[in-house]
Amino acid sequence: MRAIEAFRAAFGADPATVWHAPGRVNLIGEHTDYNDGFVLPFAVPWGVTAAVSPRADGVIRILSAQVPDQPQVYARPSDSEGWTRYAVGVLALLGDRVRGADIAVDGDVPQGAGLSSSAALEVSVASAVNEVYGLGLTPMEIALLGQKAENDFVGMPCGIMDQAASALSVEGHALFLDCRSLGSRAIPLDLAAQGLGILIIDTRAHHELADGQYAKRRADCESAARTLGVPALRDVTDLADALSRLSGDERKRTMHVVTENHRVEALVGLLRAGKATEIGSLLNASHLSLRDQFEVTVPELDVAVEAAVRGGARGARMTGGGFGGSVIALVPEGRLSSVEAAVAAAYAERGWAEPRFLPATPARGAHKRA
Ligand code: GAF
Repeated sequence: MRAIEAFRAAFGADPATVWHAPGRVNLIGEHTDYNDGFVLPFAVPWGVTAAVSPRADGVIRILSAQVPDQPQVYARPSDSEGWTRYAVGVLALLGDRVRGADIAVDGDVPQGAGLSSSAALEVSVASAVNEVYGLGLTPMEIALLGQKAENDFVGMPCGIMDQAASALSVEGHALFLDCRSLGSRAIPLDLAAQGLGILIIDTRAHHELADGQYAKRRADCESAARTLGVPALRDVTDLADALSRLSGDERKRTMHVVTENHRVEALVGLLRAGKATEIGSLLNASHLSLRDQFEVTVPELDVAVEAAVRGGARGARMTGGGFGGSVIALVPEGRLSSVEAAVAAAYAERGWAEPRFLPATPARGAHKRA
C-alpha cells in the first residue's frame, strides 16, 4: 500500500494504523445541507488513505504521496499551510486530546472533478487519529470534525454533506441524510439490477470565482430565512406565500432550496419503491433549478447535461458545489457509448478540453485498512 510505503520511507517505521475514506458524488439535494435540508450522496471508489502514528511531543509531520518535497513539519497544528490544513486542522480542533502525529496520505480522487477529495482527506486522517488516541468519536462526530476543520482552517463555509458521505456511506447504498437532525439512512442503490448505471462526467472546468460564490449563495439563503422569520429555509412550508414575500436573489435561492428538498424526498421514495428508472426527470429538474434559480452552473455543466440526455441518458445534473466539476448522468445499459460520444462531440464543437468519463458505483465509507 502506497501510504504505508511513503510512511516508512519518511519516518523509518511502520504506521500504527491506516484508514481509507472515500470522495463522493451527490445523487440529489444540492445546496440544501447548509439550509438544514436533505441530501442523498454516495461514496465513490476513489479516496484518501492515511497512515498515522501518534507522537508524544505535540509535533506534526505530514506528507502526501502526491506532493514532492515532504514532509512538512509543524510544531503546532495552527502553523499548517496549503493542503495540509485540511488534515492538520482536524488535529488542531482536538487540542489537548492529541499530542502530535506522523501522517502519510495517498489519494486517488480525480483532482478538480468536484468529488470531495478534501472531505476524504479530513475524514481519513480524523478516523486514524480517533483510533490511535482512543477518542471514541462516532462516524458522524468525525464528519463534523472534518467540516469544522474546513470551515475554520481552510475558510470554506461548507455544509456537512461531503464529510458525512465519506464517513457514513455503506457500499451499494446512497446515504439519505437529514442535515438538521443528522439522522441518516442507507438507501439501497442497485441500479445495475434495473439496467442502469451512473456515469460521472468530469467537465474539467474550474471557475476561480467558486469559493466566494459559494459563500455568497449561503449568505443569500441565510438572509432569505431571516426575511421569512424562519430558522432555515428547511422550515418553509408554504412556498407560494414565502415567494410572495421575497424578491431578487433571496426569492430565487428559496425557490431552489425548497423544491430541491422535495425532489430528494421524491427520489428516495422512487428508489424505495424499486422505480430507479423513473428518477431521471428529478435529476433534470434539479439541474434546471441549479442553473436558473441557484445560478451555480457554468456552460460546461449545462452543455454536458443537455448532450448526455440527447445521447440517451434518462436524466442528468451537475453534482457538488457547481461552477465547474462534474455532472452525473443516469444511463441505461447499452447507451453508455452514445452518451459519452454526444458529450465529447458537444465539447469538441466548442473547442473545450475533452471531458473525462468515470463509472460511479456506490462504495464503502471510511474504514480501517491495516
Ligand atoms: C460543496 C459543499 F462542501 C457541500 O457542503 C454542499 O453544500 C455542496 O457543495 C452543495 O450541495 O460540496
